[in-house]
Amino acid sequence: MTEKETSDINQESLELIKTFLSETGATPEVGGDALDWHTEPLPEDHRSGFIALIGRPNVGKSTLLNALLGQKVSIVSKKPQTTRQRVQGILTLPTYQAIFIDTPGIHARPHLRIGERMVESAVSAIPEADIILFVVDVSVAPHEDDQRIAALLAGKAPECPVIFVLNKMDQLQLEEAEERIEAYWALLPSYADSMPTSATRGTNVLKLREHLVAQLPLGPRYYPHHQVTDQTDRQIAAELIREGVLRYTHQEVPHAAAVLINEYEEHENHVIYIDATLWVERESQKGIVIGKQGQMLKKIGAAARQQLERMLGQRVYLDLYVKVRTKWREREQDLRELGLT
Ligand SMILES: Nc1nc2c(ncn2[C@@H]2O[C@H](COP(=O)(O)OP(=O)(O)O)[C@@H](O)[C@H]2O)c(=O)[nH]1
Ligand SMILES: [Mg+2]
Repeated sequence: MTEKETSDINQESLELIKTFLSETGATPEVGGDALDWHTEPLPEDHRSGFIALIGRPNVGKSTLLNALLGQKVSIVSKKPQTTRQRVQGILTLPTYQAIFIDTPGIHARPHLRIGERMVESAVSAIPEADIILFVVDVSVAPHEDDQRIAALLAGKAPECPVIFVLNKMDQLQLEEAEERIEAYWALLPSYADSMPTSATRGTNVLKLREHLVAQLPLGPRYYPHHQVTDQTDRQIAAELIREGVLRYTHQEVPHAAAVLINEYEEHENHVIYIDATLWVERESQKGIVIGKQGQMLKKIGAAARQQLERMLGQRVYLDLYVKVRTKWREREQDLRELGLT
């Protein structure tokens, strides 16, 4: 990436974050009035609703959710199957509350029980949504799973807007753009709107947000204005540790990893103390995540701890242990313990 490109990206993200903060009143501009969320009555035409991000694995759903919110609530990685559960990201402004639902990728051949549960959890978000964002990766040709998803959405379309998000447009070669976009369009009948985006660069993200907010139904504020996700601090901590595993390990290891938080408490000195167990399925995987002299585990823990400290604005002490839990991905009871079923 050239220096110019990097600075464009930073500039765009900065703009996105600035707009978000000024809109939500999180950090009022100098001279501007902060919103009084407690006394301000909701306007009569207040809008709200649930917007599901649906698509096959790795197309950028979680990245887009974070960009739409202007902050990170869902973990992201280069590897498919990163998102295992539905995650809500809540955007509250004076005139509307948009609740985005990030979902695991939908694909035809889930293996193991966990894979089936993940696909079920994504598909079940479809009937609950007021608006669907059907996210595809426009840098590659349509996949047969895109076709399957289009078929799933077809029944939903008349009463629920479907917006076709052509993501990763930054990776699309100009000479193949027309043909590619037409190939995607062929998946959907005329009911859908479409928007090309780059979730990583922030391109068209605000435009997409404006577009979909205009289609939200009238409704109340479902969550308090300061709440940005339905995940608890414990769940966020577990996800950030898992994100470290996804970032630093390869092949089957990230898929075989799960994180359980055993203890999460604030000590008197305001330090958050977290005791967590990292499950893997085999001794060999345990060796990999611990690494030589524990270096890998340290790296995974440090990455999670730094993000948590930034998010919470507090110091975090993380005790992380690795345990072998054979075939946890196939066992109902283990999935239940992890909240995955
Ligand atoms: N070039 C490019 N990469 C993207 C874009 N959106 C997401 N990605 C990358 O695609 C990968 C998968 O993203 P993720 O949000 O985890 O996909 P999900 O599985 O659909 O939730 C990550 O490496 C992201 O950084 C985009 O607009 N452009
Ligand atoms: Mg995801």
